Amino acid sequence: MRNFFRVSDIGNLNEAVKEALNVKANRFAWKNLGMNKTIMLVFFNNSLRTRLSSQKAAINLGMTPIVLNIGQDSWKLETEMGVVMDSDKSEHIREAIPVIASYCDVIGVRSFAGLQNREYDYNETILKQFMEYSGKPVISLESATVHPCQAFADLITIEEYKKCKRPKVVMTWAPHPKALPQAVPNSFAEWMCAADVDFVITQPHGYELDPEFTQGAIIEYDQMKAFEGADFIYAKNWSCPGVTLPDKYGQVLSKDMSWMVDSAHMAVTNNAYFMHCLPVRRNMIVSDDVIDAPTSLVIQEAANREISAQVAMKKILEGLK
Ligand code: AN0
Ligand code: CP
Repeated sequence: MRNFFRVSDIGNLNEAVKEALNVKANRFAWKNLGMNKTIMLVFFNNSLRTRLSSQKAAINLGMTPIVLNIGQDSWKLETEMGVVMDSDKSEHIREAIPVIASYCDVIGVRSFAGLQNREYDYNETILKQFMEYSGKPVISLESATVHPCQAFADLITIEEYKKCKRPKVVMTWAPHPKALPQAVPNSFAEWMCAADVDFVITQPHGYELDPEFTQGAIIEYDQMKAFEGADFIYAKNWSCPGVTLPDKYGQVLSKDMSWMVDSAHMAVTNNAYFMHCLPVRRNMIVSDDVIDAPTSLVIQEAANREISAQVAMKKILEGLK
């Protein structure tokens, strides 16, 4: 594997999940694979899980991780081409990327959508520049439109907890005070559409995700109807993807609290597990009783981030040899 970005990068999905379960049971078995290799983990945005799980995954493989927080540890970076650099940004990404690349073998990048310009975000302008100018394999640690390490960890978690061969998985939009990216729901939809599950997305009108990620999903605007018989409920907020409402791209269209996942919602499911990528706002996205119930898998999902990252790094290291 060269880059880790889209579900197709990981190859056969059943094989990848099997490999993940094997890595989880034997996480120190590839200690020599990453020997004398360095991964640079570049963060343009905050993170708890991604920064810790990526470092742990690298260490499990014998690889040395270096974390760089752009704008805090480094100079502020200009990302636009052709601009007069008279702002507070001291260095251009065009120099910074090859410099970063000269000290490492693999690069991970967290760079959220700006939510101002749909074309800029959906072209993955920053991640693509890392791919183009580094000459090194690149892992998306949540870039403008995708979060593959999260979706893979979620799939591993579903595989571990499913009680039937083909479970019903429902991804529901839920309210949040701020405008959030679409990367998590895009990737979750993309990976679920490729997995052996019945996948339903429920959202208020205007929140339709880019069809590039949702081919094969059932869209149900009636949230309660969508929840009926579900085996897994995956909650997430996202801002307007600008698919049906192009002029509203990146905006908050609704704060309708009736979409919060509470026990009345969970009551119509098939005793479903509750999932969320975290960080989560309690009593906005999900009620305390649902996230605190034994059927909540949020900590297990976060723990599996170490495994999804390790499989991605392992496949990249194997490709370097
Ligand atoms: C981010 C998002 O929704 O994309 C990161 C989630 C992993 N969430 C927040 O900024 C709260
Ligand atoms: N789920 C996730 O990616 O969390 P962080 O933003 O804390 O890394």
